[in-house]
Amino acid sequence: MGCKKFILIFFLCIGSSFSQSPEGYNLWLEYSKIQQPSLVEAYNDLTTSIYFQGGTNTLKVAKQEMATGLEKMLGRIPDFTNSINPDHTLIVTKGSFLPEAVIKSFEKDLQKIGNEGFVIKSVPHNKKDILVVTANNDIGILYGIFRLLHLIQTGQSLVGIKLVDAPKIDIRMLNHWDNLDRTVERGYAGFSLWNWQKLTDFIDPRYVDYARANASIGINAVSLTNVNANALILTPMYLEKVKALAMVFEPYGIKVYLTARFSAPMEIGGLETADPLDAKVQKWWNDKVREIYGYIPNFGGFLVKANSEGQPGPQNYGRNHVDGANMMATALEPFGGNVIWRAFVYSEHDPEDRAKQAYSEFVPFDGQFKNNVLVQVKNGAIDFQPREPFHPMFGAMPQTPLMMEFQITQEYLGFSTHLVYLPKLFEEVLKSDTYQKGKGSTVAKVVDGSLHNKKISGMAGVANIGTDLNWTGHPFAQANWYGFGRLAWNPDLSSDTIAEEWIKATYTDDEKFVVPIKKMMMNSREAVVNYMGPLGLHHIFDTGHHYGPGPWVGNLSRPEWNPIYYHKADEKGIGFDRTPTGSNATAQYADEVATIFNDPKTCPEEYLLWFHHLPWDYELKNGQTLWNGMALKYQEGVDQVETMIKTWETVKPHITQTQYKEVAMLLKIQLKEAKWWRDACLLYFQTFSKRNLPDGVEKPKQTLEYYKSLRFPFAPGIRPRWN
Ligand code: GCW
Repeated sequence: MGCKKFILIFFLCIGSSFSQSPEGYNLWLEYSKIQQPSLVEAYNDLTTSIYFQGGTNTLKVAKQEMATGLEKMLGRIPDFTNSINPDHTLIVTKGSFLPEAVIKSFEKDLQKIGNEGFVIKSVPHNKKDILVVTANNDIGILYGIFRLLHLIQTGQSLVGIKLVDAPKIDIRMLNHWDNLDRTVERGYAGFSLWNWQKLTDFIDPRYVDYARANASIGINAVSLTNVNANALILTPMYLEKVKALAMVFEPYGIKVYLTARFSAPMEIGGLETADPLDAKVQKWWNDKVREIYGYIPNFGGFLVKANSEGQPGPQNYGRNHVDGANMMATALEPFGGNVIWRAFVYSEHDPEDRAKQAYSEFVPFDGQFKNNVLVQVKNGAIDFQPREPFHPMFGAMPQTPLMMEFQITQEYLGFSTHLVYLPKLFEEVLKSDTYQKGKGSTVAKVVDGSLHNKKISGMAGVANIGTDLNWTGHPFAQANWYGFGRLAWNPDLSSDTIAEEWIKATYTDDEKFVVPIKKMMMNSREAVVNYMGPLGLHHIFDTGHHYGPGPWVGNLSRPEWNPIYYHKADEKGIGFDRTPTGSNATAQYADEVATIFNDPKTCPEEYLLWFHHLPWDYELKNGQTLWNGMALKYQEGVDQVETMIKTWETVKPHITQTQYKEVAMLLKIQLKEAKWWRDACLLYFQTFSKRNLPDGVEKPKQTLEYYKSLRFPFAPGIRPRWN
């Protein structure tokens, strides 16, 4: 066959299998038809006659969702009535409208679930069991309906059900790093969903589906724009557009936040300063906030990155974070809005270990922020690495609500190409014990506010969503969006449970698929740690785009942008000494934690090189030398990806050809890139260790010079400043 002809056929094949409907668009809300006849019958019995209290937009969308979901899953349009009658099998209404006969059995539950919780309960009524979905508010009803549909989609029995659930965290938020030109900083799933050019007149149906997806997992806040902010978003032209989005989101219980550029009073307000103590500046923000609430009455507030990575902030005027945050909080307070002030700060003028800087800068301010300020802290002290110990600020500011910031987009975890199930990472952080109020003071308790009785709590995730047909690029990256939402609702959920929920709702509840795929997902995070940065290695990514390894990079203007700053490899050994003999970053943790981290013998090996600089022949717990152990870990990471590929092959019969192929191709790239990481890192570190690779580690196919020569000028997600 001629080469040209072959290429043509190849593309036709690819084209044909991918020209099917955009599989994956429906996320975990596929509502595929229930196959088991006994289940269909049971669910049909329950849904033969539904009383659904009508009314607000939220109740309307809840009813619509229920109609769509039940019709798709059970193959029958459900029969809704809007007056209560004795034949009902299912009642959906707010607590205050429950029929007299059943109201008693809900009183206690309703007291427990607050504003956003719900109850799904089977109760005896007119000599039969009926199902009731109730809540104190409309949004609770919507959440309850999504949960009911999920239970049906995943084939769970509703007989005798009693499910009382409410979110443990108040603000459950996505942070989009979307620019006004629709590029997305660290975005790997296409362009920004927000089509600013066509708004306000054109409302993309995707906005509704986006809101549905978020509401289905309890997300109730989104900030639309990049924290590296553009002040134009606060001008009337854009506020009109933001209003249009906010109106789409409102029925789904989602509040819009905007990123506020600190220098906005100068850039769009014509003032000469943005000094937070200047009366004109304060007035400008007060007026701006009033104007915003004129457009968007349920506006959430501002998310601010100040004095960080070149963003303007109060320090430009000799003021501090409290001055800046409180100025905005004062403007927002009368309207019930919040300021979310990020603690991601470090400075090239500060010779101190970067891992220590946020704590040093913020902890002394505890107790000084206004009540409507939340300080948003990344999960670890450096920057969303495949693994980091929890940020020492958690638990260290008893009087300040600390909001968790996770990164759902995979800036440092293989972009949207690698299959990495992030709830495993999130869970590890949330379960970490800060010991700030003795044993059991977990990060989850700090974040949900229970450890120090905080009045408000929050969790944010940097979104991995874009215009790709399946929203997130990698089909399995949907699980990271899903899992983030579930953990923001309840930070005590296990990643295992979440994986199972997601697989069943997205693919199938066939155990032959669920069991191996769950195992694959659960191991995937450790795999990426192994092939990128085992034993506590961190930030050894190539410059700017963070695509691929660059442990050799040492020529960037800011010392803490250079990988060599983080691994400190030399002829003696490798790792960053953060104990009292080094930067003493461990002193920022509670004594119980610091003691464990300070001694290499008690420090968990996952964090060994994060806290210690150790000789190449240091003996690991398994008896291997550090060099051999590290090399074997890199190999293990590669082997784990091989296993993922095999697992995916075994489930082929359970999915469509398109679904199979898409992930199979991505896994192949993941394997190639895992080998690249292993080989590039080991060749480079070998120039210091001067030791051979141990048995069992594949020999690199290329030279170190080759890996060093690779350039990726158009890697996605890059921010303009890097170009
Ligand atoms: O992780 C780093 C990213 C930047 C990002 C910054 C931040 C939005 O490389 O792209 O900027 O963190 O969180 O502010």
